[in-house]
Amino acid sequence: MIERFDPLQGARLQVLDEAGEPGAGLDPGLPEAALRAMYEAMARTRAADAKAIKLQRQGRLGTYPPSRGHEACQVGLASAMDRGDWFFPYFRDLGMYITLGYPLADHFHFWMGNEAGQRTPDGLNIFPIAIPVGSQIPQAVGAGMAAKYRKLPIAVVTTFGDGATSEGDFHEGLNFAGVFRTPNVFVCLNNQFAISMPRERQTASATIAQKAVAYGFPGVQVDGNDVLAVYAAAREALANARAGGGPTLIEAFTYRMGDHTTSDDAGRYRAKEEVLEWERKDPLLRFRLYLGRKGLWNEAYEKTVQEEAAAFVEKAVADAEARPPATPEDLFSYTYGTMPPDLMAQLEALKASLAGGRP
Ligand SMILES: Cc1ncc(C[n+]2csc(CCOP(=O)(O)OP(=O)(O)O)c2C)c(N)n1
Ligand SMILES: [Mg+2]
Repeated sequence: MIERFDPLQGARLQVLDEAGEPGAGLDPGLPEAALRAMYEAMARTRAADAKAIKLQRQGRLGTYPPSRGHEACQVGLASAMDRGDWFFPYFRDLGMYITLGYPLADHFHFWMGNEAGQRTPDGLNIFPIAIPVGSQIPQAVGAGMAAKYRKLPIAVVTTFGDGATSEGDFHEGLNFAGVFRTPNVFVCLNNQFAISMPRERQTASATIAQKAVAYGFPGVQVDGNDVLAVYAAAREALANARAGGGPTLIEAFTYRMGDHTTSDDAGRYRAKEEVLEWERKDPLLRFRLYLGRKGLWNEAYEKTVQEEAAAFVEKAVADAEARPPATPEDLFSYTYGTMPPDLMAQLEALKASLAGGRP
């Protein structure tokens, strides 16, 4: 299906229009339970995101990058992944974590400033969050290359923003992936801004998806507020990668509804009308309309979903806050399996200084 949507011709894959109506022949035909699970993951993501912002305002969580508006990208992509696939995240991926089954308490714990919150439970293949923009891309390509050497039938997914496409890491990563046909799926969440920098000033390309053409592999732009479009494109790209068909670049065209982080005020660089326009494209609303058409959504179901999401979030907050506070050693503990001697020496010096001795 991807090849039918040529980014050089300005095509964008959309399954659901804004009224939740699927385009002819495009509905992936997911079973009811899978559709409900997607909607519930989107609702949980939105509730967890709103809670994180409140916790930050109360001084209970550190600087936080809001995800509102990105739920379809995150839930659609994570729902398309298989258990054996790997994920190299960026910093705005809450719905990926929730959908992949990563404990929300651990995720909150990380944003509360505790590095132990990057632990990944057994059975989940998730790399630590990349804060340096784009740095996860070559790492994901390296993991893809390793999977290829080992002949593992898996795909490696990495997410990043539109801003990351100006980093050298993006170009080096995609170039290498194209030459060696690594099993990577690159997913750019084009939310139109990198902090205050609008997309038009990020790149002179008409689309981000078309950059794949130069690296010799398929690129597709999808409606990032349409969970089924993201799912369909990701499912195809992942299957192709696992089967040895090489990488794909997916540009999920969306909008960051909130501030860049809790330290930002997007009202200083974006027009209210633009935000309102995107409000009408709300990914949850669109999917709800689709579910309603299929008889899978009503007010009673919505009430249950909201109550369950709130309980899920409150439990995660309670669990995260019940954990012991971070220790100075935590600064050192989570990067290396075996700490190198220079860090060991720094840790000893820190301990001595905390104990009142001279380092
Ligand atoms: C290498 C690097 N440069 C600058 C920053 C500061 N910074 C953090 S997020 C960001 C913008 C990222 O924009 P984009 O890639 O579009 O992702 P979005 O935040 O929109 O999801 C910048 C410049 C950083 N973290 N790393
Ligand atoms: Mg962006």
